[in-house]
Amino acid sequence: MSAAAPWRLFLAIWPTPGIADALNAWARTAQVECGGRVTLAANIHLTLAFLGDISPERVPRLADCVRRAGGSGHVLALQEARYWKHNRVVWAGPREIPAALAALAGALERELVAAGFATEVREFNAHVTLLRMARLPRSLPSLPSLPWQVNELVLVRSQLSSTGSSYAVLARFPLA
Ligand code: 2AM
Repeated sequence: MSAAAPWRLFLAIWPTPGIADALNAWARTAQVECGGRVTLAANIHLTLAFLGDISPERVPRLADCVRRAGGSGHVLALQEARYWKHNRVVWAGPREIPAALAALAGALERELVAAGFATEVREFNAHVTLLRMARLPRSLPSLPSLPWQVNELVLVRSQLSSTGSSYAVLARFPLA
């Protein structure tokens, strides 16, 4: 019997609808300046570990790694809006990564690597993608104050289609 087809998986934090709506509204304002495609409010997230294609049979093992990584709840302030030329993305992120978030990303990486999951080779760069295929903006509007209470981590399956990515939350992991 052939193995199940792999799933494209990642671990992320997901904002409340209020924060997602505010970020989506901000992105529509920025779009006036730099064009591009705005991330749907329901799809706004911050990735902590990208797993790529993983056999669904390995999901329980993956969940064990996440539980072992632990992590604590904290507030994340998205204060900076930036543009990346290399992939034409406009994103928001913290001015400084909260220690609890950096610790969580580090612990996840260690647990995942130890269990044989090849994680993202890019250095962790806390960012929330808000526009894709954007032009270089002359300037970006300032972000509203958005204190994001980070209480849980989610394991997400991404499915790509001609209309973009759709995301399904497979599991939730509360942070202490
Ligand atoms: P992005 O927003 O910068 O594209 C689902 O695709 C999530 O995983 C997104 O947050 C995306 O980041 C991230 N992602 C996709 N492909 C990736 C890769 N090869 N390495 C790291 N992160 C990736």
